[in-house]
Amino acid sequence: MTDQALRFTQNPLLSPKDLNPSREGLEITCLLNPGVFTFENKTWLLVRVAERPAQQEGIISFPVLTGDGIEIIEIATADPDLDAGDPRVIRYKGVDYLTTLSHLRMLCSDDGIHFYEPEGYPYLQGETTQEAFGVEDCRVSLIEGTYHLTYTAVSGQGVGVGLRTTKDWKQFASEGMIIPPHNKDCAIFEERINGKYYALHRPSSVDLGGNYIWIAESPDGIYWGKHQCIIRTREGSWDSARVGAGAAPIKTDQGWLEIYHGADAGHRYCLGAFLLDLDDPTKVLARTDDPIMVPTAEYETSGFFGHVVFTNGHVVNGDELTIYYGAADEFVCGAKFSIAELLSSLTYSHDR
Ligand code: MAN
Repeated sequence: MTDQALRFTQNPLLSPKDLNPSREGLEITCLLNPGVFTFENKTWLLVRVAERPAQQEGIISFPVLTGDGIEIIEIATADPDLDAGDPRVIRYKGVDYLTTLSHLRMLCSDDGIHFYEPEGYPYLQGETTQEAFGVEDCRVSLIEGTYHLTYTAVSGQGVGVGLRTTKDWKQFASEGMIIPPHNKDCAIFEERINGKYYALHRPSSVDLGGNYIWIAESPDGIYWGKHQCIIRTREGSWDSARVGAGAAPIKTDQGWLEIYHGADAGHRYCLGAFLLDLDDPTKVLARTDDPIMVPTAEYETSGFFGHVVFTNGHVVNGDELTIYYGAADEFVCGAKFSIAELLSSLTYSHDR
């Protein structure tokens, strides 16, 4: 069996129309890829809210952050200097831009299904020039009482990993960019191993190498070194073009279980799993050959960017793993897995 996900019958749990835009003149185009955490006995989503102005015929318009607000850039679709083949990113006069500007917003729930926006919590916006095109796809790791938020920081300088920390979700400390471009999909393990912090991350190499998952260690959770490549794409497979970590690995008695996304050349994003050694997480013990989840539901195959299931947040309760995921880059959905079933679908190998 290849798709093991038990999708929520209430999917999609959240759609762009469910929230209000962050400012006048913008619309929410996509609600996607939530980081997930528990806090004060509730399940919380740190959801990515992607916004842009209402689009007019013949013009592509999108916001970018400036020091004190936003600027709307408008480009005629007929402009010969415009390459707008991908709905997510455009190239204009040799410079790349995103078509939406993302911030992160907190939603909470008592049952893990119905989410609402509580009052009194800030929106997490891009703050520096390194975040001028927004902040995206946050992983939340609770380590020794401090929530570590690793997110994609996007700007004209590139795509890197930013870190903010908080204990109360009201006050945040910014640690700046912890891994420079091109890098994303960073998840910090929720406990130290032999005294060291570990994180998964995903550099992209345009020439030699590829879009592979790497692991790094750190003495303090901020400064990272000893980087090693652990999971590569597989030619001819569902994860042939890119792979990237989901949320923090899940500790099981057989090893650290990681849910990851893999895409093929046609940009179909599926989920898979791999297992790392408990004592030395740079060792890959096993990996699924087949995807554990494939975009098949209508809300996964059609939307802002269809044929995508992408997760960066989950809740573990005994054998039950509840993932929250972005569907078609437009909706937030939920699905359950059995951890025992995931473990039994792994293929053990020394050649990964
Ligand atoms: C890719 C996609 C987009 C994302 C950008 C920047 O194009 O993953 O969703 O906005 O990268 O990270």
